[in-house]
Amino acid sequence: MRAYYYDNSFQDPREAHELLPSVPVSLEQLEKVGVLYWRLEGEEGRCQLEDIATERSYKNRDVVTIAPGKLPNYEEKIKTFFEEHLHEDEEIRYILEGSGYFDIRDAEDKWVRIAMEAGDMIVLPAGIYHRFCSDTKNFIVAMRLFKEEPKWTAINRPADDNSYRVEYLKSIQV
Ligand code: KMT
Ligand code: NI
Repeated sequence: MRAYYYDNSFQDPREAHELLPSVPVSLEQLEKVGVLYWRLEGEEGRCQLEDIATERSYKNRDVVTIAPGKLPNYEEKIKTFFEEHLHEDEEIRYILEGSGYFDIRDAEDKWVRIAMEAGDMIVLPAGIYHRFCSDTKNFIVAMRLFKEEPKWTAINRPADDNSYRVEYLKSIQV
């Protein structure tokens, strides 16, 4: 995983969009906006995954492949993934194969790009504005974990009055 500020150019979002020079974002900075990250490699990593799932009550899971020809309505889906939105629950993803970008808004509302690859696990808190984008390889296999039944509702920005948004903003205040 590598996180950095997005360059905000309007080129193809599948490109890296790294500033020149790059402005990296640390794990500590991600934690301050409520984003959790683990590197889970190999067999030990899979055990850690089970521990995290138990501890955090992630009872359900599925696996999705996001690639042309693998995901029904691929073009449509990829467009909705990239629309800025929030959820009323955590977004939990463990990357099994391939790679892709999770973009999140920092406390100053700037885009941070989180480049994820196989073995990376991330939790985006309820209420954070974010979006997902494939990279130029157009291939990612991800495990999606859920506390209860899969809740798919994406609430597009603006959703500033949403109670989960309000709670989220309170939770990241110092
Ligand atoms: C989402 O909610 O944006 C997705 O499930 C797509 C990303 S999973 C690699
Ligand atoms: Ni989402």
